[in-house]
Amino acid sequence: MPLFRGAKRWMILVTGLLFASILLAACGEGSPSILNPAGPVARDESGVFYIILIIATIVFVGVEGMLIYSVIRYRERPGSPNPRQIHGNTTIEIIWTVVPAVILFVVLIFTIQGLFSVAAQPAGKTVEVEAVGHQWWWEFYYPEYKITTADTLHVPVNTVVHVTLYSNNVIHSFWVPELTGKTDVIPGHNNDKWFKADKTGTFLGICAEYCGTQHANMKFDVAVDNNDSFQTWVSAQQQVATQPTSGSLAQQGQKIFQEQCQSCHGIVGVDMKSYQDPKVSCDSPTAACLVGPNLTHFGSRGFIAGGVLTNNANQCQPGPDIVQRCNLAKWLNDPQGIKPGNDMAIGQLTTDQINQLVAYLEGLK
Ligand code: HEC
Ligand SMILES: [Cu+2]
Repeated sequence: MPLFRGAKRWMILVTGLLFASILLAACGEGSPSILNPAGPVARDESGVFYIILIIATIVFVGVEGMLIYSVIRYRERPGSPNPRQIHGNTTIEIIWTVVPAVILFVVLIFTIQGLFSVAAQPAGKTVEVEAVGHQWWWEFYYPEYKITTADTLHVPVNTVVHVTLYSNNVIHSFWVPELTGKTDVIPGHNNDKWFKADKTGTFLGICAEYCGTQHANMKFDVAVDNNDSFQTWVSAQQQVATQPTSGSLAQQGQKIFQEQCQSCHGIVGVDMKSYQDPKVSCDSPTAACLVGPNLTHFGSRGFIAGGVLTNNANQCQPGPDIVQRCNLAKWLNDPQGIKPGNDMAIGQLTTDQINQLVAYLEGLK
């Protein structure tokens, strides 16, 4: 039946393609992997994964091997006699209860060992960070340095970073696959964790707990700097915002900011005297708790609005077509179109206003 054979070949091809697409989906550019650890916490976690993978592979090959062997070796042949009829076998039943229990116990030992080593924060110099999960972006406050930022978490290399996790809304989950596993960010229950990066670079962080429609656009970067550039970054962030030169586009942008944006955004030196601890300001009835990210040094960040766009400042020269080139202009032109449902509700800005705001905000290095 050639028709049937053709259909069968198609079935095999389609199934193969489906499986390949599932596998290849994991190879997307820029998707971080827990199997590519860049620090001790992530290394311990991927270690547990490999141990379990090895044990599971041995069990799989053993069980499937015996199954396939039995199917072939004891298959029915013409003229073969009826097999001997048995009703259970106590010895075998004990074996197949005890062996898996022992295997699971071995897995448990490695898991508990992993849990303890991930929980034990090493002594020594630590950078403290408060990470606040908003809907839908991450805010980072450094109590020691009194600075606030969003979207990009800067940390020094080879240094323990201790993160306390806060939420005032729903449950989020803090996950940087190459540096540390997931920890839930629960309103009213402040979890904490530590991690350390042993090489410089940028590592993608993700919210790993469904927290509303824009959950997938709640990303952040961990920028691991060497100690000098981290200190330089901290000193720069501690400065009040750059004051635009009078008569410049940026100065007009600052005016629009003061009229239309500062009810939700803070800029130190414009509408704020200093950074506020977001956890304290949001809990205290007197201090203002701002809805949007602090923009004091917005120009130094790589992401816009939880990573829904990258901050491609080099494309942001003013001009009539700015909305086609520059992601910040795209965002200001239509924040609800780019990230539907987010809390930035503004009226439509003109191209002139966008040019001015972009000149102002990208200048806030
Ligand atoms: C009603 C409150 C509100 C107003 C008014 C508002 N914003 Fe926002 N803005 C937000 C929120 C909330 C976010 C974060 C949205 C998200 O990522 O889900 C945001 C994000 C941003 C970001 C990205 C910041 C970052 O670090 O990712 C920029 C830039 C920005 N707003 C600029 C402006 C400008 C300029 C204005 C005035 C024209 C303005 N916003 C008015 C609430 C507001
Ligand atoms: Cu979230």
